[in-house]
Amino acid sequence: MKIYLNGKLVDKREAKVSVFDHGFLYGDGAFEGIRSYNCRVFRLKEHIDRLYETMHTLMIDPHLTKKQMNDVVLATLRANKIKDGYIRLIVSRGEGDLGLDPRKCFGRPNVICITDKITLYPPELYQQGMAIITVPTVKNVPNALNPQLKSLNYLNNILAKMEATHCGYNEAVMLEENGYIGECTGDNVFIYKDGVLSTPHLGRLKGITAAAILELAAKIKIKVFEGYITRHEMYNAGECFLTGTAAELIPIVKVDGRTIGEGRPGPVTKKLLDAFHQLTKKDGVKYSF
Ligand code: PXG
Repeated sequence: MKIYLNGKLVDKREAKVSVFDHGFLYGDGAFEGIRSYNCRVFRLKEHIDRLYETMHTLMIDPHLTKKQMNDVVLATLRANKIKDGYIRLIVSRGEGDLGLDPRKCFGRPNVICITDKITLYPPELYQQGMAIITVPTVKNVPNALNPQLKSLNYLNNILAKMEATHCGYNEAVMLEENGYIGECTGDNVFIYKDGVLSTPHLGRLKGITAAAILELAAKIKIKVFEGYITRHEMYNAGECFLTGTAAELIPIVKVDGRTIGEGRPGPVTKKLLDAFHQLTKKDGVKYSF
């Protein structure tokens, strides 16, 4: 496996960064998870734009233009001959001393691209639907670690994930401080009822998969709503599903022990999943090897 590391494609064993990298010491850095389908990178521009937005807020300059970053992704996929893959693009602050202050980071940011495969949940759950729970750990508030930042600090979500897996569930619904539905640890949440597809508008990452699903829903004339959603509304939804680059679209059939709709993936979920698969076939930046 070849890894892109600061301008070079190196062997996996040689892809190493310093223990003084502030990405390692403090989670100081940005990342994106991206997918490619049959030699097409899905929504690459949107992922690169989001990465640069996170870096802008973190004041990290990768010393690469967006076009160059785009080419890093494609070159890593080509080098590994990956047609269908999962891409992890990382920019960490770089080497510094043992203090928080990023001004003391003398090294350049480390730019890393890994291409591999990922399956987030067991495959049978995509057919049967998954059961999830709400957990005690709430989302970070926007004036702390803003949910829009895809930073290397994912501890908030990791704590929530642990709370779910500890209870025997694969995924956690994280609530906002005020109790409204936020999102899952690596996915956005959707519910469907009476012709309306709803998703929280705040307190969540503006997922690229979620944006694609909202576009597809509008195209097939499903009304969409972005706003506050309560647990009660989620429990009483006709259908529910999660979206994310890693997860793609996974049906949810139980939340906190409450059966959702008929207790199996519903027709709207299936229709959107099908439309999403069609979209990934034609949408995306092409590459070849
Ligand atoms: N919410 C959060 C908190 C995320 O981290 C999404 C929603 C979905 O966004 P996209 O743009 O991918 O549709 C994410 C994505 C994992 C994993 O292993 C999850 C993500 C990234 C990398 C790995 O669960 N997050």
